[in-house]
Amino acid sequence: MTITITAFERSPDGGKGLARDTRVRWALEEVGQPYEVRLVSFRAMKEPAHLALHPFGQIPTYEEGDLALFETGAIVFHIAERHTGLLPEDANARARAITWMFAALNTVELPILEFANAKLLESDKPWSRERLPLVEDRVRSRLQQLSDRLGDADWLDGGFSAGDLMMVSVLLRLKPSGILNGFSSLKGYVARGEARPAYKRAFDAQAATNAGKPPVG
Ligand code: GTB
Repeated sequence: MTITITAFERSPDGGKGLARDTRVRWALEEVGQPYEVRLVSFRAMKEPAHLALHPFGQIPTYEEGDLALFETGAIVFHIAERHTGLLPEDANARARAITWMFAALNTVELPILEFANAKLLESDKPWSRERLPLVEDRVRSRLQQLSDRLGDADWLDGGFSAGDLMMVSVLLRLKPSGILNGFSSLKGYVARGEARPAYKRAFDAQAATNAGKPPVG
C-alpha cells in the first residue's frame, strides 16, 4: 500500500531538516519503506481537506490505505511497530526503546521548543532579555541529565532504535544555537544519527523539496 506523508511546500528553514517531516522520512528510510510526499502550503494546512487529516492544521501527516495519522510520535511508533529495524524483539528492550521515544517528545523536546520559541517569537518583547537565560538554563540542565545517562555509549539503550531516532531528531533543533557544543557526548550522538545512511537519504529528500525556494518567514 502506498504511504503518503505531507510536508511544507516551503519550509521555514529552507530545507535544513528541522521540520518534522524529516523524522518520519528517516523512520521510513530506516525500515526501507518507499513513500510519497504531498507538499502543502501554510494556507492549505488550515483548509478543511488538510484539517480532516490533521486537526491542528500542521504537517506531517501519514496516510496508508484507510489509515490516516498525525503526530510524529504516533507516526514513527506505527512505522516502528509494523516493520523491523526500529524496535528490538525482546519485550523489555522494546518497552525501553518506546520509553525513550516518549522521553524525547515529552521531557527533552519541551524545553527545547520553549527555547526556540523564546528566540524566534519573543525576542522583541521587553522581558525577553531576562527570560531567555532562564529558558536556556532549563535546556542545559536537561541536556546534562541526558548526557549523564548516555555516557560514552553510542545509543541510549543498546542498538539504535526508534528512541534514538526521536531523541536525535529533537536534539537537532538545537544545532543552530550551538548549545550542543557544550555537551561533547551528545554532539557525537547527534553526529552518529546524522551519519546513518537512512538519515542522509531523508535529509536529502527534504532538502531537494526546498531547493531553490527561499525560506518562509
Ligand atoms: N506535535 C506535532 C508533531 O510532532 O507532529 C507538531 C507538528 C508541528 O509542529 N508541525 C509544524 C507545523 O506544521 C511543522 S514542524 N507548523 C505550521 C503551523 O503550525 O501552522 C515544526 C517546525 C517548523 C519549522 C522549523 N524550522 O524552520 O526550523 C522547525 C520545526
